[in-house]
Amino acid sequence: APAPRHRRVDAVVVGAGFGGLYALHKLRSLGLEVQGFEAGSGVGGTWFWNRYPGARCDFESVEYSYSFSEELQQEWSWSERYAAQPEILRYINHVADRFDLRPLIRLNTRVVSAVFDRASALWRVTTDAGDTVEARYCVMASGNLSTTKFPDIAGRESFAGDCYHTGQWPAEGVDFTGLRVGVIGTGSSAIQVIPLVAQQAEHLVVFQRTPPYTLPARNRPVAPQEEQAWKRRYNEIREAAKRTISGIAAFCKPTQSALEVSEEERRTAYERHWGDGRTSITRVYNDLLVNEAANATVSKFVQDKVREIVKDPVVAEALVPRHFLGTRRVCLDTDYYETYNRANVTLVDIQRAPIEVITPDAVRTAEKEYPLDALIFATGFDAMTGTLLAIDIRTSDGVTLRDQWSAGPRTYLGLMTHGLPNIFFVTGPGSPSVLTNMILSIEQHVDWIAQCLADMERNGQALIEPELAAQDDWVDHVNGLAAKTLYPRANSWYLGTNVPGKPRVFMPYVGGAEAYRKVCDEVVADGYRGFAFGTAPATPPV
Ligand code: NA7
Repeated sequence: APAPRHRRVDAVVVGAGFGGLYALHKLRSLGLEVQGFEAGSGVGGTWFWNRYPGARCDFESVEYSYSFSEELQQEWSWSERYAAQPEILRYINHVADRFDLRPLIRLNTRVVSAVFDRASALWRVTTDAGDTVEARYCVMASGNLSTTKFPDIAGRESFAGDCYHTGQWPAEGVDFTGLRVGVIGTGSSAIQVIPLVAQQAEHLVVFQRTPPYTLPARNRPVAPQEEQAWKRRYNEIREAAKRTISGIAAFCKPTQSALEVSEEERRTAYERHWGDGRTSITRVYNDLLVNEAANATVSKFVQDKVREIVKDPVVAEALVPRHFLGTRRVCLDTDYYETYNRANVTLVDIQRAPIEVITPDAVRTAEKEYPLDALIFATGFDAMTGTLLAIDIRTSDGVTLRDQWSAGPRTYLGLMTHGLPNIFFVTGPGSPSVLTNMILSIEQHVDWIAQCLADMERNGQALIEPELAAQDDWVDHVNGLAAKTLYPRANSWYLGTNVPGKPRVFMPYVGGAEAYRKVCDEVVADGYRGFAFGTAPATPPV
């Protein structure tokens, strides 16, 4: 193992996924000395770890990509409308090389603690390799969906066959040929992995607790003319994306209520979106996520599609989602429902008959035992807060992130937390990021942070943290907006309900990408309203 290092830098960036790489690039361009840490053995974050078969982005590549470099977006070619994980990982690696970011990153190194020393006004960041780095600023780009979660099922550890989690897939891949395979979970990852494993395995058993809404992705290769057309319009596409709720130019901004149009008109609109291969169906009308009756129209539309596609009526009924469409992440799939028409696939409704125990060679529900050779956990993540709280983030005088967030995350603008100076969250809770095109949100956050640091350097300020009142107001605002929607009505990782014991708080800001950017910009224009600044401590650190 390499010898531990002890250094002083200007800024530490935690994570080398899309967020961390851009943060490294941007902070270095300010003339700051930056040290990046990455737990993985390569860059890529989400796209480094989630290598399961079928892993694919559910936003189109033309939009789910960096906009900060015109050269980059002109020179890179996406082969598919929805890029698969290997291609996205190649892109991220290209970016790391193209912008010479690798020298800034220490791989295979997990940050375990970050302690802000009040006397020196420096963060002391410690890693599992024994590194300590002192930095004036800490930028947490550690991801929203990066701490995998296994279910608490009795006997889980006793399973003797091979076990996988979609979010920690082996780099060398897995061959399921001839095996009896179980998949636990039916979220975004599961709906991607299930159709492919079904083609390989001798038999596949899917253990479903909550049926998701999933729409056909209609993925296809990108035609050269199509690519040329969007490359000519890139600027326009990026600007249009900023003016939407989801940060996706292709998603319309709804102006009408679902209830003010005829049933026929609605149906035509939903059919068009179903045919489009996007999750924009939640944005057809402006009240789909706030009004039960409006939502029922779109939910019913997709429920009926499930009944049309799945041949066995009992299986179809079990696959029909019951929550309000859009209140949990809507998935995009390729042949998901069709997969249940295969003779070698069994759906097990574990809401009706829960899993009681995992034995060395089977999963046993209240009704039946399913003998298995391999088990795939597609059981998701301790989302949004799990990774940050796994790091011991505190000040030398005893303020801890864990205490501050014990009843749910509290941030100002999703960017910072009161009591913890000079530590920034990229796409943190309280921001709209997880409900938007993540890359657009990442760029906006990193640009905001970089501008803030540049302003501080110029003005001779050494410390920044949100005022408590501003943070309280923001948290109230975020909660208030969510309460007016249907979102909190469904259990989801947005609410933390997928992790037993986690406070039930709707964590994302639902106001949308455009409104959020406006608030962030206004805060800056207003002299960083709600933030308190300070100068360096009088005694220079020893
Ligand atoms: P998700 O969307 O959180 O899905 C996890 C799935 O695993 C979901 O169907 C869960 O059912 C199921 N699950 C979780 N815990 C259990 C237990 N204890 N027993 C049975 N089933 C369980 O994670 P993904 O990886 O699919 O996707 C995460 C995000 O990545 C996604 O939203 C995109 O943004 C990309 P539940 O719904 O909790 O009943």
